[in-house]
Amino acid sequence: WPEAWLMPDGECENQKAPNKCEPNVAVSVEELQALGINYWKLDAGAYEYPAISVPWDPSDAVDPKLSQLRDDRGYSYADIITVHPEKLPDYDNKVKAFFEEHIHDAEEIRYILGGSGYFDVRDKSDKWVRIHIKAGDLMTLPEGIYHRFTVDEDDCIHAMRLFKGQPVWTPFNRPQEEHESRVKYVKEFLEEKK
Ligand code: KMT
Ligand code: NI
Repeated sequence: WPEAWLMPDGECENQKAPNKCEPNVAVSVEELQALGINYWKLDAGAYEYPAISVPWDPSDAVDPKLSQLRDDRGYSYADIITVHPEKLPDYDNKVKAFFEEHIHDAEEIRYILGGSGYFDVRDKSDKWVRIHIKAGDLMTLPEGIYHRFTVDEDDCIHAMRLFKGQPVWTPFNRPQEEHESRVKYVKEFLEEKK
């Protein structure tokens, strides 16, 4: 699992900095799992993937572990995105937009092929947990979880985005307490189990 930690309260001045507490407060795998996050480690360096942002046919999965995940979980769509100042048009605005707190009405699946970045998710106390993802990390965020993304100080991430069915990446910015996906998430992961 990737390294995860609690972020300090309040606005973060530099989203690309690690933003750890002093002293650091590590977040355990169990805590991440309890929020509905799934994780697999693959070997991204062992196979060839397109070097730039392109649609990618998931039937092309050359990595048997990736094909297995695709089949087990029903991922039928994939594309590849490169977030880098020279490869993503309108880079600074995109990086700002990815960092707006939002939910989706479907699971968010990212397989990191190169570079690194941070996914921040809200924990059970509504605090930000920062997850440092790197090449080989395949992570899913459940439908309805509040989250955001940023590159780290290296300013480069190369990732495959997978989806079940026709992809819809629409972000619904917070607050979304009445949104069906949010209601479902709160019921399944945040309410006390009786
Ligand atoms: C997201 O979910 O914010 C993105 O797709 C950004 C690039 S993927 C690591
Ligand atoms: Ni998202």
